[in-house]
Amino acid sequence: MKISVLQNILAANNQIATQTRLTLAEHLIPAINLISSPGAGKTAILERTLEALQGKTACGIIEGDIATTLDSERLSRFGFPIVQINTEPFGGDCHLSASAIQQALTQLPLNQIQLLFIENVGNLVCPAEFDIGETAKVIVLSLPEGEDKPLKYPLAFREAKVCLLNKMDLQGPLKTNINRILDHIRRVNPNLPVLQISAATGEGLEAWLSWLTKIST
Ligand SMILES: Nc1nc2c(ncn2[C@@H]2O[C@H](COP(=O)(O)OP(=O)(O)O)[C@@H](O)[C@H]2O)c(=O)[nH]1
Ligand SMILES: [Mg+2]
Repeated sequence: MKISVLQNILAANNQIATQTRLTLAEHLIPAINLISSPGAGKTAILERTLEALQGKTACGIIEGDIATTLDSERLSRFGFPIVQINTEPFGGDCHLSASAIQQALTQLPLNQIQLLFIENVGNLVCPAEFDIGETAKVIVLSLPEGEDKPLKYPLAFREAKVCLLNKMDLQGPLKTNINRILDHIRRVNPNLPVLQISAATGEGLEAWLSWLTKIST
């Protein structure tokens, strides 16, 4: 019984996600769904990315959080249209659903947007399970989270089209074994490209921007 309820929820979600994918395709808008545990650096990466794209690419942003508009406030200085989704009023969902995205899209000027960023709720489990109509899920893993996370949360790494390994500036103090992380990622998804970046220093940003260019064409 439980399984059938879950299947119904996912089936209904996937139907809406398919409609969203068609809407975005009609407007030629690639949608990037950023997923990670809380604090991995999704908003910091977006700050760097939007700064680099200002005046070049018309971006739109959907911000997902259980509560607050703090991340939207951090990103508002770049002047791109932003819609905040807070999940607390409808149950405090730990992920964005396709229907929440469908509603958010009605608030965005789709005819003027070339690239859409969606920051999902910080969580490595549920956001990986839900299709929201995105072009690509991007998994952000940061060094302080530990080298074992790809093995513990494999679905997130299997669903993603690229992994941003963030906070590379902390490798020295944390004594992180990067090869161990890369090996763990390869064990769950041998084909996942991994870009080593630091939102704090800007290291690796060019590779990320060029990945974005490729997915946009
Ligand atoms: N040292 C370091 N700190 C970072 C980096 N990226 C983000 N942070 C910090 O990590 C914390 C969480 O970042 P945030 O972007 O809010 O993460 P989010 O919850 O995934 O959106 C903040 O204090 C950021 O300043 C990085 O590359 N290096
Ligand atoms: Mg954030």
